[in-house]
Amino acid sequence: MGELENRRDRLFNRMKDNSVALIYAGKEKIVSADELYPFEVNRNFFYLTNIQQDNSILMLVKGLGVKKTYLFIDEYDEKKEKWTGKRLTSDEANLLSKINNVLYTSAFENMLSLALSKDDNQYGQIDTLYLDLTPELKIKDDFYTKDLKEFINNEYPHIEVSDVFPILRDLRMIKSPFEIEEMVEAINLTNSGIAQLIYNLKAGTYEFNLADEFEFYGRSHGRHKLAFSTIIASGKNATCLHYPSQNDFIHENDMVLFDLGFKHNGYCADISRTYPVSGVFEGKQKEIYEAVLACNKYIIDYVRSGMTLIDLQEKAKEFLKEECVKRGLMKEDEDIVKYYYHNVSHHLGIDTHDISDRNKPLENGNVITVEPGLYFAEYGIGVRIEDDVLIKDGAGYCLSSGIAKEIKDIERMMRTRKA
Ligand SMILES: [Mn+2]
Repeated sequence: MGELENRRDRLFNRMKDNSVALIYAGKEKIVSADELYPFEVNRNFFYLTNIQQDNSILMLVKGLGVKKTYLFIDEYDEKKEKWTGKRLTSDEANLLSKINNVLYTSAFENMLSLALSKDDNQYGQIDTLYLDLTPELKIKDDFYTKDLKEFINNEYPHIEVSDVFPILRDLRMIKSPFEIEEMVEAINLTNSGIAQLIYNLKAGTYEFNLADEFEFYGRSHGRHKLAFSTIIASGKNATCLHYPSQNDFIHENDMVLFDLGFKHNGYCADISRTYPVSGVFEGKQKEIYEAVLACNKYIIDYVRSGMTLIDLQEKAKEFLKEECVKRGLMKEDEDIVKYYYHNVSHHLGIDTHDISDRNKPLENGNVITVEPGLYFAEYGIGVRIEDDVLIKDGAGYCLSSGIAKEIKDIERMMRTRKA
């Protein structure tokens, strides 16, 4: 069974007998007048179909002894193609999704009412409809999955509407070997982009110059999309976790924190590193950096299947507190959350902060970040070191170990910068 068939099969296995699941690609959103936001397909739909075209619908029917998969796409529209470009043909949609039953959206409403009708039909008697209700998904203009739920409740009182989101969340938390390969590709691309950034890192440039170097690498090597808005934060700016502007001038005595990542075929990398602009770690920079690095390595080594992200966070807090006290960076009776105020891990996948249940024990196939940080506004230093880690054979396996984080490796790399 292929990758996509396998994903849909896992969903079928979690669906009740006599049920239908509908997963919508979503609709374009209007900015103003006739301008549209760039379309981002619903990621649960993408996960199950490998299709990125708006207005498409996936329908799974688990009826009496039958499992049927249908994909609905818009009919060929010559005028639309002339304005906004190529749309998928049925054959192309079939090739991408490996779904044999590709139909037009104009046939969808009939198909659905047939499947849900109270009379016996080819599927037997359907009594459950799964919809992706979290978050609500736009289906038509001013019509969301919650509106569809209401419509179904009124029109088909014998049908129970159930949220498919928790099932898809569970499925997406466990990555297949194929998905892990895609993420490794995204991480390798990100590594190359970082090398380009470092090559151009020097006092007297602006934060946005570094973001441009990184992003240009992705654009010029396959037009790779960003996993999220690039964060480049020098000096004290790094104490703001999602520092939004990139307008500041970079000084010789600053450290620069960058938190960035490319996507590869929809899969995200999420990497943070913090390097000294001078090329050499000095004084407090070195103390703080060593504390964070020790924690990063400790947590990657410590993580085991069966633990939760909450366990990792508690351990990271405890570890960072000890390091800071030992190094005279904070007093014994102070609270570490003054200097460390985010979580150490999140799941990573098609979403950067991938849909997940933080209380669920980790298991093989999970991919998480490990990203401790320390933020000392009084010294103008914020350090975060973030790696992407696969849970494999019950332990942590770092997918991003090729990206320099040891002091000696960083200092060597910084010596090869552009003059
Ligand atoms: Mn992250």
